[in-house]
Amino acid sequence: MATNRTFTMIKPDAVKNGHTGAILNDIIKGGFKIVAMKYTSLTKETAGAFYAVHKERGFYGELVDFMSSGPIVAAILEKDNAVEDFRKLIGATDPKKAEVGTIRNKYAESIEANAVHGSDSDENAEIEGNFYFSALERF
Ligand code: DGI
Repeated sequence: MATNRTFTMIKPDAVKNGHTGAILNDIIKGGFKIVAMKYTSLTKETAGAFYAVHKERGFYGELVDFMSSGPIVAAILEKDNAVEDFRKLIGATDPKKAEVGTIRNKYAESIEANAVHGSDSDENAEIEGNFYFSALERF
């Protein structure tokens, strides 16, 4: 079932480098409405659970260490065609391949420290949003 919501995290590199405000501005200017948001962090355990689908990949351990290395901002975003449009706004996983003007092109450091997360399907957007937010925390 198609939905009009996606889930994002501003990752530890972007928060640490002071890009939170600029990224939120790009998200809002991109036509997304913030319907839930929190400044929080992941432990190794919660980062491991969030990225469990990548468990077998060589970079999993580094990814878990990186994602639990500092504060993040988690948010649920609303827009027509949210999942696909948000992935266009953030650009390719590897910032070297991300189109000019995309969030990863502007703010990411590397393929791992790539500034933002964006859900890759409606189903995962729902699962990931539920990972962080209770029904009372979303509008
Ligand atoms: O959906 P994406 O975040 O664009 O990409 P993904 O689901 O393939 O991978 C999830 C995250 O894992 C990605 O945002 C950064 C990290 N990652 C992906 N490929 C690599 C990687 N990290 C390292 N170190 N090396 C990789 O090849």
